Amino acid sequence: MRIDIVTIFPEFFGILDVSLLGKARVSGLIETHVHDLRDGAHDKHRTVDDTPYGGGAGMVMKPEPWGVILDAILSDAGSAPIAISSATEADSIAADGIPAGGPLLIVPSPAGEQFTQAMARELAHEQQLIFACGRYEGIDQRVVDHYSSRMRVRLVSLGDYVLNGGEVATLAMIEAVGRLIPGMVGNPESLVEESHENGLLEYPSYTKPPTWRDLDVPPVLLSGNHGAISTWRHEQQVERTTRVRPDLLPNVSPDTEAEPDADR
Ligand code: JB8
Repeated sequence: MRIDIVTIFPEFFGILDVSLLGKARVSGLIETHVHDLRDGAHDKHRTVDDTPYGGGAGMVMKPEPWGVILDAILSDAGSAPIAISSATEADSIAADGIPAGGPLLIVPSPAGEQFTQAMARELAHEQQLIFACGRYEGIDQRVVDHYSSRMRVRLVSLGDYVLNGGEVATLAMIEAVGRLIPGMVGNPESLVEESHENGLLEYPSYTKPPTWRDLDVPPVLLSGNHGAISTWRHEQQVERTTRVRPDLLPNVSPDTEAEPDADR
């Protein structure tokens, strides 16, 4: 997978060289390209922001530097080729002009669809992801509007809270996706047993010693009875999920759930 990141803080992504993904990079499974958005600005001060039309607080990211950098990524010989689906006589429903294949542009945004483990699984099969990291009050809407006709674009939110920019969300998504890339991770079983992969939270884990500060490991785990261990672990998953994340359980109607906090 090729990953391009566009940001005004390219040094922020130095961590990618030393994390879990370092292994995937060395093995050639992931190739990352970090682009400084200011390289797309042509004035002396390398300006990337301006005041909002219509007034209001803060600054908005100007569209032109995005156009320069994103065009350069799409023109790079190493980028995934974009196919444009065209309607045929047999398939005459207007699917014309919708980009298929090629890179997927991901724009972290509090206004986006929520990032989930299911989305991470989908993204892990992409050839190329381009992350557009906004700052300030966000990016001029015309950037998304323009590139939506040239590639697939998704606005994605990590969760219902607000960060200062897209960089932290991008790193989180890269880590979640990178570890799911086919050919990654030594032990595929460790992936199916973890939180969210079966819709439940993970069961608690224990290792030696059998007693620590008067706390014993649950005896069933020392019993050697694999059926009893599986049953106990599943019970623990259901108990934890019911207690802390009832929203993850099936058949919970929205009006049965707890009232949201005032500021949620
Ligand atoms: C400016 O909370 B977020 C997020 C916040 C942002 C920008 C992008 C994402 C750009 N503030 O996911």
